[in-house]
Amino acid sequence: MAKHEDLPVPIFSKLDFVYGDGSQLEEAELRFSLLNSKFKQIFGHLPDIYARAPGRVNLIGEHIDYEGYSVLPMAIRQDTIVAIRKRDAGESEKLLRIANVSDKYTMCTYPVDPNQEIDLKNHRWGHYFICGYKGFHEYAKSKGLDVGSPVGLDVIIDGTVPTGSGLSSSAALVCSSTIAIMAALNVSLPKKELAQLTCVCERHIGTQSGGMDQAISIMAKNGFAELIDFNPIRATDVQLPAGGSFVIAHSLAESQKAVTAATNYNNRVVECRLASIVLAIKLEMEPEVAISKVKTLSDVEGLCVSFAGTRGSSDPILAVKEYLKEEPYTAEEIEKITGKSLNLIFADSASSLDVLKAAKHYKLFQRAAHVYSEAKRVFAFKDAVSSKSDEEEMLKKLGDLMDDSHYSCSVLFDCSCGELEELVKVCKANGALGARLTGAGWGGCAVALVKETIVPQFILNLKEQFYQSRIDNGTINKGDLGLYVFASKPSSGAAIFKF
Ligand code: NG1
Ligand code: MG
Repeated sequence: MAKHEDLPVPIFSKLDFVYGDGSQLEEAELRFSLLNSKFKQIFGHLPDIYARAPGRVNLIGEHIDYEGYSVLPMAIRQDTIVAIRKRDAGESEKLLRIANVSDKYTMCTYPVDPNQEIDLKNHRWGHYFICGYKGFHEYAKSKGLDVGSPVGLDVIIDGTVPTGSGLSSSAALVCSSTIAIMAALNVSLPKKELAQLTCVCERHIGTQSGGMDQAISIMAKNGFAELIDFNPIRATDVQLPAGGSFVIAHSLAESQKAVTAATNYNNRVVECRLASIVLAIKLEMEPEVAISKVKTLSDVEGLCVSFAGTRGSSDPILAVKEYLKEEPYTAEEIEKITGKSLNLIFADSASSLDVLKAAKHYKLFQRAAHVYSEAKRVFAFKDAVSSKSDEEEMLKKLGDLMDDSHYSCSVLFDCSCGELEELVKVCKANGALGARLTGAGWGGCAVALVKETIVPQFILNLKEQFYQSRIDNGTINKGDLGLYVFASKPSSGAAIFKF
């Protein structure tokens, strides 16, 4: 039997599968009929085809995908649907016209040239579609695929993943866009290749993302979380314990990752790269070799293993403690070790150069300590889930790992914020077995592991203790609360619809 990841994204001719159990059929029918009527109203036709990709919640394994380490997310029901129609070659107007069912997002138009530059200085929501468009054409070119000369595309997007929430609205949009474009051009790929391609696509937005969000959005299976490995991308089903439920709660601080990349997300990617180069040099690799060969902290782990004989342990965390100092490094200090200026080391990456310009110092010890310890927690989580131990005990273990992950994200990786800290505290005070920020952080959501039996009361308590004051001061509407706090079961991955 072909492996799940070797199969293409499934094509459905009916809606009833969407969420696996048919429970949201009515809602799905409503969304599609709204999409169709909007499409007709704006473009004068019906769409040819639709693609759907879900958002995700990461249960554990934060900021380690881009360092090559496995992560453990699950897809959520909230998703993005892209309706698309390829314009005939004869139709005069050659444009990509991207509209949205929500009035919040005005129509974006772009030329059909796949080599166009994305104007990153002027962030627009439609840029995420262009990420898929550019990325797919680059891929097609590199593989010698003939996709004909570019024609206009009419597109409408309907997204239900809250934006800036750490639930990966961006990957849901990039994945559904790329899949829709490919379906319109009659190209299909195995899921694992598509996961890799969409990860590269999203980097066109200027963040040096790892591949977690795209991989889970494409490879998720209804009812399972997935352990995602990288290089090569692989997904292993993880059955979560029935007695626990994951509650997602928004801190209401919006994290605009594409806009804050230089000081937040990309800054951490650069710090991790510097930590890995410095560690490799301390482990006696030639500086020139370290600079050219060592890209991630997982690359250095092998060196720690080969040094185990002399140092008595292969644990990379011990190497961090031994070879990196806790005080932040200045650029000059690092350059003394590497023998090369940071500007030269990162010369081929414009977004890294932006990081160097904005950075005052580099916390190599803290970032590396987080990455190595978080990587271990992911496997401990997977092992606990697969163990035959008593469920009560298992849930406690999972909760503890989530708490440790949050502490590490907050203190060592410094990617939390005041609102998230408050929310995590409220979750813990109301009986969560574990609670942590999820996704990149600096705002967005927390995820809490809660005993199934107390979920309704837990959510009521959060409403009272975290959200009520924000309703009173007008930050959110009472009627929208269900969008900000909800329990979530693992949902299915990307799909194509052709009726
Ligand atoms: P968010 O910001 O939640 O979409 C980002 C990255 C992930 C991963 C997490 C942190 C993108 C598309 N996603 O997720 O790859 O690094 O942060 O674990 O940049
Ligand atoms: Mg994102």
